[in-house]
Amino acid sequence: MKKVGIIMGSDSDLPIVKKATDMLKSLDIPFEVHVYSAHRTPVEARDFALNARDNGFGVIIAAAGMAAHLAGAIAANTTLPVIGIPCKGGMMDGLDALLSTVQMPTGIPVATVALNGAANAALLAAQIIAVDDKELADKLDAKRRADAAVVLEKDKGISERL
Ligand code: RP5
Repeated sequence: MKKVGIIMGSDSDLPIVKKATDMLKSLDIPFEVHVYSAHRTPVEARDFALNARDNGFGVIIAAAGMAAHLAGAIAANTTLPVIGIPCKGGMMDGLDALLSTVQMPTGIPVATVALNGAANAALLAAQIIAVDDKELADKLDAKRRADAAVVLEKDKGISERL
């Protein structure tokens, strides 16, 4: 199975990124995690992206806050799908990171999830890998059914709570 690469701009992003690693673990998807910054370690971030396909990765998740150029910088150096997680914090509480991540120029796409949306980033990565992996696709279907069952259980009890 292809690996998921997870890059975070700082180890201060780790509490957010952990939701992605937890999700990937629950689906038995192999992943590798690094702290590389578009600004503080641009060479390492670039090298990771340039070599990612040859190193067995199928998709890359990049998490960063504030002037969040990491996902875009990674995407500039690979044609693997890149998923950006804008992280909350800083003067604008994440709006700056959201816009920095989502506003990519035509030609260099980044699939941007919600602020701190690490679980969905992992699920989207899983869905990309599941395109040609029936066993993983079945796992994702089973998860959808289990998640729906939880909601329907809440539906049963909602009237009594009013
Ligand atoms: C970004 O700046 C990082 O991704 C992090 O979200 C934010 C703050 O980084 P630290 O100053 O905590 O290292 O590059």
